[in-house]
Amino acid sequence: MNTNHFQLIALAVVALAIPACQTTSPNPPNRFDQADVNRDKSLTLDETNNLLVGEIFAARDANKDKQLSRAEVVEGNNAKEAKSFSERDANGDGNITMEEALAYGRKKGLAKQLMRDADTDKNGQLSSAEVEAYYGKREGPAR
Ligand SMILES: [Ca+2]
Ligand SMILES: [Ca+2]
Ligand SMILES: [Ca+2]
Repeated sequence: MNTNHFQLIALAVVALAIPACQTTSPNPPNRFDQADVNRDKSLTLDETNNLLVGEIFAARDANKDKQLSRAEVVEGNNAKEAKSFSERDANGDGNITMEEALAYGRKKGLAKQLMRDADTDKNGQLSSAEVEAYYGKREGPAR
């Protein structure tokens, strides 16, 4: 079930976020609270975008300066990653800020895909239980 949507998300996120041998597992509850701007314990579409971008930064922002430098994102001469970096670095200053990443996520509708997949009661918001259930499925076999 939902395999196609899962793959879409995976592709979208992997494009920037997930190293092939990721060692730190995501921590949905914490990120959930960070993404839940109005603290009502559920995520709107825009808050879901926060969640996705928060994950990307957690995975990639090695020096924790809230910006993704080219070196943090692009490994070696990976043309696909370089292109993906340029698309996100809207002002071309060589750093992806949180705002640029959020804008990119909105433009690409990344949160919509996650919402469609994880919003099991279809109320248009994600509860922490829904997010945990979704990530639980996602973790699957360790790589
Ligand atoms: Ca909320
Ligand atoms: Ca950084
Ligand atoms: Ca920038």
